[in-house]
Amino acid sequence: MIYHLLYPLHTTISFFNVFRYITFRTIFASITALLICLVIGPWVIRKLQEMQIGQQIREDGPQSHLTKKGTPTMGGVLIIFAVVFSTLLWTNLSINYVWLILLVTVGYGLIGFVDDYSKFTGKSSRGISSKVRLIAEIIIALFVSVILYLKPEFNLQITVPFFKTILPDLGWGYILFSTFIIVGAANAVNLTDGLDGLAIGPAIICFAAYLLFAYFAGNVKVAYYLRVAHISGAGELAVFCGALVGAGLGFLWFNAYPAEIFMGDVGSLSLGGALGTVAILTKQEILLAIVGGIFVVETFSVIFQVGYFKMTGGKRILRMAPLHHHFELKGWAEPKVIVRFWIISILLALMAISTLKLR
Ligand code: 57M
Repeated sequence: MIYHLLYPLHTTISFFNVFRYITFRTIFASITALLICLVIGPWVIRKLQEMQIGQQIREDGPQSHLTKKGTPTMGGVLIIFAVVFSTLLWTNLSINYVWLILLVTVGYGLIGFVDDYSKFTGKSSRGISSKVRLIAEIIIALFVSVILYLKPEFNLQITVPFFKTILPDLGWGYILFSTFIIVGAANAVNLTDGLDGLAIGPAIICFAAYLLFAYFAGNVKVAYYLRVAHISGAGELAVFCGALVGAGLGFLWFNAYPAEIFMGDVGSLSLGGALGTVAILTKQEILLAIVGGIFVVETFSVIFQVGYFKMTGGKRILRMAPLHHHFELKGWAEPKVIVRFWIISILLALMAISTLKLR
């Protein structure tokens, strides 16, 4: 909005030229979203408390979690509001990619909202059926993937990290591929969201990395220099990523150990869906497995644990899945698990960024 209102004034007052720059708008999108979270966060927490939207805790989890009973949840509403508001304010809204990513962010947020709300009204920790939830996630992801497939300028080749000449063209298969990435990312973030700040920390780091990828892809000269696909309009996704980094930091202010609020499925599905979508739109799809390695490892820890558990009739590989519970049960203090996962996440993001040169 600001871009559309103020940039045209640059012909009379040259200062307004500044609103053209993606770097400037990314920084201010980030600051706007951060401030929104910091300012309205306490009010949201109070309201959720008044409405008694508190977390139900499973009795079979780590005992240390029982003290978390009643912590307000559905804080993802705050993240989504800050991101959408800031994105609408600072991006160039004539770029379709912005609307596609907002659609996934809000759509997945709605699925999570219904799930959280049904847990709250049902007063159990189970929520809506996982099949219904998955179908809703697939419908949104398929919709976005088909739109991209139908866009003549959208490239259906995938980028393979470390190999700049290997660019397999998936054709219509790209629709299935991108649906898998979006749905997979949403569920991976959801599984990781089990300790204070554990999901939002790596999510901030991932969006910061994709902010760079979006900026590089959107800039003709940088894209040419780095030999990455140039995607006209991708720079606006950097502004979106900036808003997410800001909102994430603002949410972490309250979600840091000991958490005053949890994001709920409304937050984790929305963040994960947005992350998968930004990986698709910036054509750094496979790299998401490195940038978001923490989410991938957490997901595999669940797949292997559940598979082994079923195959052996009750035996376990880990003390408890997802992986963060294993370390908790080994005796690591919660903040130690969280901060170590953040450190690994930063390392993975740096490695992923370095692949732009290591090709
Ligand atoms: C949700 N959510 C937390 C909060 C958050 C297949 C199975 C492995 C699935 C998995 C599962 O359900 N994972 C998804 C994980 C829950 O947090 C809520 O959920 C939202 C995110 N979706 O925003 O609203 C609890 O996590 C803790 N938490 C924090 N701080 C935060 O900032 O401490 C969350 C956010 C909260 C709070 O305690 O209540 C969750 O863990 O439920 N299932 C599991 O994770 C369960 N694992 C399991 O059963 N493993 C088995 C195998 C054989 C399936 C095993 O290894 O033996 C564990 N989770 C719990 N208890 N709570 C174990 C039992």
